[in-house]
Amino acid sequence: MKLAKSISSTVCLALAAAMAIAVASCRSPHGNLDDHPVRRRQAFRAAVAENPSLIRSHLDDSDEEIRRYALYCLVKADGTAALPQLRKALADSDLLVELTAVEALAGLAPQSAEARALLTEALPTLRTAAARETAVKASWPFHRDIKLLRNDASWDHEVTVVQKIDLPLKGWRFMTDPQQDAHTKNVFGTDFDDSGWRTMDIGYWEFQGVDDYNGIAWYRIRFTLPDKIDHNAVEIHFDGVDESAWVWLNGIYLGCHDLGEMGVDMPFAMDGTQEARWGGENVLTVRILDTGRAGGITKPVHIEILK
Ligand SMILES: [Ca+2]
Repeated sequence: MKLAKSISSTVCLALAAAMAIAVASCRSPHGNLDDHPVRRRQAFRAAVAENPSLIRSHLDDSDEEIRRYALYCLVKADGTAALPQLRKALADSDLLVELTAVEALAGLAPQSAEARALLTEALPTLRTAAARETAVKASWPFHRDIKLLRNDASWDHEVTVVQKIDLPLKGWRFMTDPQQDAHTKNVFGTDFDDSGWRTMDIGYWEFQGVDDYNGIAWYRIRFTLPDKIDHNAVEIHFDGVDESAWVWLNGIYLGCHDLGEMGVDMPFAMDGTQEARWGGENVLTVRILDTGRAGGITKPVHIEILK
């Protein structure tokens, strides 16, 4: 019995050692086993568990699945120290290796400014929608809670609309952003030149010559506010968009309305009290995400000056 156990454990040890050697040397103890990609990948995974030093030597393996797994293991082990290898993997010929690098960077991004910066830098060159979406989410630099006067529990006056200013229904500037990287190019800035953008009216973009487009699109409109009047708040009211919106006034981010498809056609408002320019020109920029069917700023937008 004792002898049988001893033989059995010796055989197991010998098999594990053979497997590690098989992957490390790319040779199999059973003929051409490693020519079969699935068995070779299985052998690699088993071998790495025993011998982590195999990770670095297989980052440039000819098999993309092994490159992916080696990268995954490297990031698990080294964290942000793996940034140089992640940078290299972003340019890998295999799109799934690229996606693995982006997902790894996204995982590091909450703690690492360098990872966020690398994602932002990589955005224009990412080759799949999945990689771009993950990179945008992880590198997105805009965050602000929406605080409206009407929702302020400590406000003790009745809120009244002193003036309502309808924004134009026609002539917004419009640009699609299929690469999802326009937010890195100051397109919401007051000095941004949007004269090259086409014009778009309020309504679905599909009915205005932008057929079958799902994704990100940007709108800009210039409008004038009157000379300063007595007020407590300035708000921008959207009667409905399809389907999510991120809003800037005069280059400053105000907030987002992003409830997925549940948010379609739902009215919402943003506070722009500090950002409004009285007696002069204002620039409103809206980034729209439409994930299916028709999309756009589909209903009117107006400014409310509140007392
Ligand atoms: Ca839609």
